Amino acid sequence: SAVSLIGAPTDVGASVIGARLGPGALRVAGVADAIAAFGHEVRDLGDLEGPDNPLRPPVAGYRHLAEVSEWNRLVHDVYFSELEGGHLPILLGGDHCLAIGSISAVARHCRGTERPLRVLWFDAHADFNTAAITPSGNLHGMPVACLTGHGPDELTGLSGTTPAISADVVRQVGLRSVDAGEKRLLHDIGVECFDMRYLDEMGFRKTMRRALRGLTPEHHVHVSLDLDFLDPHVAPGVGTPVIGGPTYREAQLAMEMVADTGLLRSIDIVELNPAVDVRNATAEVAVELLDSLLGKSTLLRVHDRPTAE
Ligand code: DIR
Ligand code: MN
Ligand code: MN
Ligand code: MN
Repeated sequence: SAVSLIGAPTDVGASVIGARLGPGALRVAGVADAIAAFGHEVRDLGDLEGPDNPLRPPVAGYRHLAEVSEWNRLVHDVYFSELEGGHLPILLGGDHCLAIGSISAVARHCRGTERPLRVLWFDAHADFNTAAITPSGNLHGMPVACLTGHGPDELTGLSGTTPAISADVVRQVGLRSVDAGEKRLLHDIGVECFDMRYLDEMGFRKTMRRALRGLTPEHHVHVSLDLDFLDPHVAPGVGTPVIGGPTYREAQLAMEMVADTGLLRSIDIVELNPAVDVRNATAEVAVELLDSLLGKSTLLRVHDRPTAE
């Protein structure tokens, strides 16, 4: 299927600025050619144009709610039309608040086609804050809460139905920074989370097999890849790095295991901040992970890939 690149150059959901430069840095790292090189048709739809970052303090628990809502409406609309056109949309962020728009579009699309959805959320953070518990007011710390119905109407209702998704379609992988109130809410709602402790004990292969458990040939798999998922030694170009993350190889294995399902139909690559990157290394790693997600493998055929339990 054809891959559609959608740039969303904004950091309205963050307080560290610079993610607005993400789409450009990914293009400089060769994102379109890399994907095209192994047989996909790629269409770069260019960058969306939304409101500037007003750099204001939070109001009633939210920083820049109006601007975040506008950006997410824009993302939702183009993402939905690409999905309905049979394409595989890739959101080039931009901060992670934009996943409210992309995943709301996926939810709407899946409702129409009666496909079950699985959202794989790769992140150091749970992004499950609400206005009442957020330590920052930053909406990039709230997308999973908003998507599951905990947030302001303008963000929870984008898909046409609230909540956009049920918490049981989400699997979070890589967590190592969860705020106190967020921790309680995640637990109460019962989101399936694989934190770094789990990954250390079980390893990536077993963890990913669990995260992918229960998939059927009808499933639509969405990957939301916050680049701070990776250890900052591998991916320094992010606004909120957290030490103790996955290695390059571990992240590659996770992406390749998603690719092996054959069910991946939409992607977010977010939180790239070229203003704090080192020689565009994080953008280059992001492109390599994207290649793996889209099916690039070292060998043509592997006869003994260890896929059995
Ligand atoms: C923190 C940071 N939990 C917050 N969140 C980030 O502000 O809500 N998410 N950086 O990606
Ligand atoms: Mn589809
Ligand atoms: Mn994060
Ligand atoms: Mn995130």
